[in-house]
Amino acid sequence: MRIIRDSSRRVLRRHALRLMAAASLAGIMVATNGAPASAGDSDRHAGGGWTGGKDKPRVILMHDPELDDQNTLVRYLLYSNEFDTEGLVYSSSGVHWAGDGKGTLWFVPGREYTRFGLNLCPCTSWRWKPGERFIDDAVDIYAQVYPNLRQHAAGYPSPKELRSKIYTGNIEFDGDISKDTPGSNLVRKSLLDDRPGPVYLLTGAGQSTIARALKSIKDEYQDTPKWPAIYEKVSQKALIQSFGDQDGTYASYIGQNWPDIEFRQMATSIWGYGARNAVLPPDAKYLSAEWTKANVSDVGPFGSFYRVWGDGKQMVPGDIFDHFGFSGLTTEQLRAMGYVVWTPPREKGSWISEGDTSIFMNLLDNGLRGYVDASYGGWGGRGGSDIDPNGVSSSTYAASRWFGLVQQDFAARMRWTVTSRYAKANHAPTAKVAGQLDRTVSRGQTVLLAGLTSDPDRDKVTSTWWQYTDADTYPGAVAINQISRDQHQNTVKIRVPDDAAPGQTIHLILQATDDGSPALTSYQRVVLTVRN
Ligand SMILES: [Ca+2]
Ligand SMILES: [Ca+2]
Ligand SMILES: [Ca+2]
Repeated sequence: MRIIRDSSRRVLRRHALRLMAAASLAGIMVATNGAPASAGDSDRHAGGGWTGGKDKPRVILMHDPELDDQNTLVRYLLYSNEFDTEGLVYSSSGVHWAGDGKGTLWFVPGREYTRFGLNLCPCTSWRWKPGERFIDDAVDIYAQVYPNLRQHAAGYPSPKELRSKIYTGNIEFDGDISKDTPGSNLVRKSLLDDRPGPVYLLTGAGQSTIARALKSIKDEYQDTPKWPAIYEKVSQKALIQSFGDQDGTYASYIGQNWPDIEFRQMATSIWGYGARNAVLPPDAKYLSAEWTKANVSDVGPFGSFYRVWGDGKQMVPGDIFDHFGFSGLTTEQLRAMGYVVWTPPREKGSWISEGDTSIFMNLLDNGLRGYVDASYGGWGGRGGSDIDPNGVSSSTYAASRWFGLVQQDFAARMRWTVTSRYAKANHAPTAKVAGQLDRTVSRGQTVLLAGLTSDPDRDKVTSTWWQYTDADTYPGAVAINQISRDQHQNTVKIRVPDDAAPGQTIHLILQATDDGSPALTSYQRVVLTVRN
């Protein structure tokens, strides 16, 4: 597929040259380095985060055997061509832990086993099936669909490579960081090796495996002369993106001992069990049985593996908290059977949850550059609130605003898994901007933004420029003046407002959507920073 990628780059360059010629004819100065800036060669924000280049973000993914982690893993594997996967790690949390197999009892106050009138622990394990292998199962399915996937995009890791990255972390007990494990050793080794950072520690479960790795590093070095350098290196290199603090080890260990490690809180509602309360009305169809069946459940082996309401499955046989596989039963009937029904039964075949997907979505190479800083935002949400269509400031909207387009992208990739023919599936368009993506500008300056769009399937592309007012620090809106637009390019001009203060930013996003099925969307964000 390198051929496709290279040819699309050639097409882009051709458009860039054509555009520059047109612009110079029109007497407009185009600030450009002569070729469209791609995500691969842009000069990114210097922070703790990934700075692009040829390397992919280096990630260690951690999951417990909750059904939503299984679903998140399906989506992750479909996008695994965009990651350097260092580890897929079985992890524990407050709601799933394996026990040590020796009958040791464990109890943490306030957990679910003490709620709902229950009094079920101390226990020897909690909601963890002996021999649990859902990560291995997911990679086995990946092996089945890999020959198809690689026809649609470059960079998918081989199944053998992925299998070699599966580790077991600190799964024995909820929040237990008393022992090194293969998973914590992997985290430790990755943070200490000579490769530059960051190492993204992505967890949809607890953080005990991360905490143990950090504790192990501290225990070894804190009384040695190397400690200040090790502390600095690890603090710079580790970047945690977590859904919550699901075993309390961030609060009890990481935050206290390693306060300089960047922690991005990725908890969102739109991906989770509460998605129906978060979804925008026009996107509600993406949670329905009809859409899910056609685009996910009926699509190949990953479709069968993906958990939906009433699918007859249970992660741990007999788990009284997992009634999701039943269909046709009311809350009362499920309760009479002994189930704890904390969310009411939904339409058979419809969305349950993919709760942890936000932990990796901002690292995708979709042009939004959500990885640069937590405040940037992207498909995984934003570290901040966005003003929703009703004028309400909402952190939920910061994630839900993208959901419909993201589901379309998911549907396209699910389709990739079942056909080896490139032409039988859709592929995202390309959205690029001539010149630098990060520019320093002066008040009153006119800035020309020359967008370039193309599509690997030769679909028609429509595009628009918009200001991400929630993500930028300039408090107002800028006028975006259209200069020209067709399916290959979209050029606008903006004037940096006179009331913009030095250091304030203006985020402008080129958004391009193709007319394939399902319609797919790509972006390119440009960040203007007002000069001192
Ligand atoms: Ca989870
Ligand atoms: Ca396309
Ligand atoms: Ca703003």
